[in-house]
Amino acid sequence: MDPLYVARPLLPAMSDLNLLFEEIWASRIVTNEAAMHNRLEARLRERLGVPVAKLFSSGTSALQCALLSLDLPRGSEVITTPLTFPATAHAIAASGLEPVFADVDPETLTIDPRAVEKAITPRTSAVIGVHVYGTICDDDALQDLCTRNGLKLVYDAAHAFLARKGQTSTAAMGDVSIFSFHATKLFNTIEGGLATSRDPAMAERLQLSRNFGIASEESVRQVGINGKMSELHAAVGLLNLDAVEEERGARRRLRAQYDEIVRDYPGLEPQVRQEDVEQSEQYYLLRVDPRRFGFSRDELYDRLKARGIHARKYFWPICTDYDCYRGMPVASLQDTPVVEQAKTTLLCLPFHSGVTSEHVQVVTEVIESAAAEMMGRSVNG
Ligand code: T4K
Repeated sequence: MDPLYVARPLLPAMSDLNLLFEEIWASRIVTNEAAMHNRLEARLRERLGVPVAKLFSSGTSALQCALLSLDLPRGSEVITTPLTFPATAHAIAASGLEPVFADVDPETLTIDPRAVEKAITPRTSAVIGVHVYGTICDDDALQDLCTRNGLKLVYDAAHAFLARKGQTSTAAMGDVSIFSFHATKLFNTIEGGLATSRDPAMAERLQLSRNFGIASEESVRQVGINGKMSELHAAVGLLNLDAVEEERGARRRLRAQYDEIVRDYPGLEPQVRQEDVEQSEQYYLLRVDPRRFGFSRDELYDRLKARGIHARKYFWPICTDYDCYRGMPVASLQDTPVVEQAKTTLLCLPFHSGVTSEHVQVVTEVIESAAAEMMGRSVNG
């Protein structure tokens, strides 16, 4: 069996891609907000039902440009979760702002609004919630506390493309939301990202921020970076957008299969199912309680790996473990060390349409044999 990885990029047929590449070659306009790029933006605006959907070269550049576009006071504090990919915290720091980490909710593992409330100081300017593993943040509570305290609310929705809570798309939450279109994501442009907003005024600011702040040949209006998506990446996106629901369907079926395996074992807990939420189906998260299952997350990871199944310990280490953020304020960790406890129990299983029944069988065998071994150990004293 070939090694199986946590993610596998959804790729269009080469023949379809060649047709679009020929169009690009013929035009010789290969980047800087050109035809394919604008076509993809229009389709995403329509698909997500928001007035503002701006493409970027990555999820990270989208987040950095979102922060630049909000014009937050330099050096002000931005509260976020430590349970995320480094990009979330780094985008804050790289924008001249100070990340402050607040604890997560024990059930959803998304940022806990009560911990955010405690972390607010006169220097706080914004909150970044992360819909981690595709689990949606408590938007009502976060929006309420941001409104009461005059803070901007940004969502890192890198894992939550096409997700919705009730009728509300993740693209329509907060002041601005960002998505990652990296190769490992449900929908990808190989490298890429998106920023969305309900506020039409954000369109121009986001556009300027991704193009060096250039307003015209004679004017540079704001601080910006090069965050633009090329025509080649946009072409991949146009084709992948037609295939994304099929991929999502395969992942829904895989989620049901994994849930079925896991539910037989005390100490193995699948990702929380949120009521009235349509999941993006980005990751399959398993929580391994070593006291109840008998094996730790790391032991299970090693055993899967020995059989060619490459799960990932996302997101360990957490941001507060990184050398560059150690010693930074961590709100409420003394009284609610949820994230400290959770970080050693989280495992993302391979989750994509390339996972076959043979792979699922191997996962089942690894879990079964670990559980049987534990049973033997406890019977034999
Ligand atoms: N916010 C959050 C919450 C995020 O999770 C991320 C990114 C961002 C922001 C920033 O978005 P971007 O700027 O990246 O658009 C991967 C991705 O590179 C990263 O996008 C993602 N989150 C993160 C969770 O996962 P790594 O370092 O784990 O990637 P890597 O190279 O180990 O890939 C994982 C597995 O996927 C590999 O073992 C094999 C498979 N793979 C990977 C690539 C690149 C393939 O089969 N083909 C490929 O081309 O970060």
